Amino acid sequence: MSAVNERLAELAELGRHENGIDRALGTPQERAARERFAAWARARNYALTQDRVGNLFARRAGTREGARPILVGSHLDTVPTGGAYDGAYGVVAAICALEALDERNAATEHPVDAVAWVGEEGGRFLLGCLGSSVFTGAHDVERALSLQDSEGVTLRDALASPEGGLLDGVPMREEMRVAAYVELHVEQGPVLEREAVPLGVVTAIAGQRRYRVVIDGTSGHAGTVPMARRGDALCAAAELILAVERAAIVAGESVATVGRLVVEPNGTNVIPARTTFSVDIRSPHDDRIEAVEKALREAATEAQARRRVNTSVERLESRAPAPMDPKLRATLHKAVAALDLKAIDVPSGAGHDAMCLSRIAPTAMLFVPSIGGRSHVAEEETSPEDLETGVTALVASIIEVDKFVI
Ligand code: HGY
Ligand code: MN
Ligand code: MN
Repeated sequence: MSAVNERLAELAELGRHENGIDRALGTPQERAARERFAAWARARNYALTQDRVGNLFARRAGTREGARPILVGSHLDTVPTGGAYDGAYGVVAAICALEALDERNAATEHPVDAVAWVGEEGGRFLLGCLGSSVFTGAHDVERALSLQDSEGVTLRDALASPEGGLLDGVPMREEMRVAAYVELHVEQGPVLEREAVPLGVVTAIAGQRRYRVVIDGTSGHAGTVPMARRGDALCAAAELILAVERAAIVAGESVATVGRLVVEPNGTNVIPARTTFSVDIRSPHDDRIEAVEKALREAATEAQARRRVNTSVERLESRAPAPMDPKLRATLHKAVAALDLKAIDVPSGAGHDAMCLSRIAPTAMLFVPSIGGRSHVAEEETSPEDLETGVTALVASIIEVDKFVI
């Protein structure tokens, strides 16, 4: 079994449970994954650094004194029922790419840093792309460290704890410059498999907004409160959820998802007093995200007027669509073509750390096919051959990008 598949299998055991893999930022299993990355880096004497939120960097030196680093990587955390490839593949591939450069004795002018971003999924601390947002200055580090999980644990506390914290003996990163960023990722969609093409070069990453909606009604006995006198927080939520679904369909080229819903007091014979739910809206077109948000807010106002409830719609984060760097995309196509491999342009509906990096440096992404287009599920799968092809393409891309960037 190749190093890529071996290492992915190793990581997949960290946080595995009966419905997939759960590796949230600051948990023992997520820290263990960072430790694995550190061990692979140390084995090759790549200079290891971390930052205050736990992002990890393994540097393979370049030949030009003072040259800015090329970063290649992805994230190690997962959604609660994640698969073995989302994020982890790009991190493992980055380390394997550095090792392949060693094997070829290939010198690069720029240092090449393999990166393991933390908290990309935003499950525990609710801020997506947490690590790369802080690294690129999109989010203030103190604000990020003060974020709390559902138990009230702050990221600061989680990272100060021995079981989920920063790694011991790894110095803080000083270098904040980036010459370019390349991220290899499973497509998480159906295009490459449908087109029977082994590689994709991402054109743009869809824009995304996330919200927390809270609806406060009046609790009461399920058997005695007449329907006309209820302030049922769950029925109101149902209206908003269906309004968002309808708005995304009407807008076109948009998706909207309510993935998390909490009902209080959650008793089978008690009228729901409060509902709290997430809303995730995405589109390559910002105006369509805007239209879906407008429909959500209108539905909230309407429910408030008619249903004896109070509604609050809080926007947690908003990311504009992120076009990938055209010249870097052409460089990746050139690298892939030189390998006699086929690559097509493909959009990304999924969010990635590359969204953040694209704000500060030329950024591009490579995709490999996802079997059945599935991701964020335990069944997430990519063939070992496609995984290998992705690493080969990443190595060739690094060599080309090294020539291209200043
Ligand atoms: O939600 C996303 O698109 C990414 O997987 N965090
Ligand atoms: Mn994901
Ligand atoms: Mn991902």
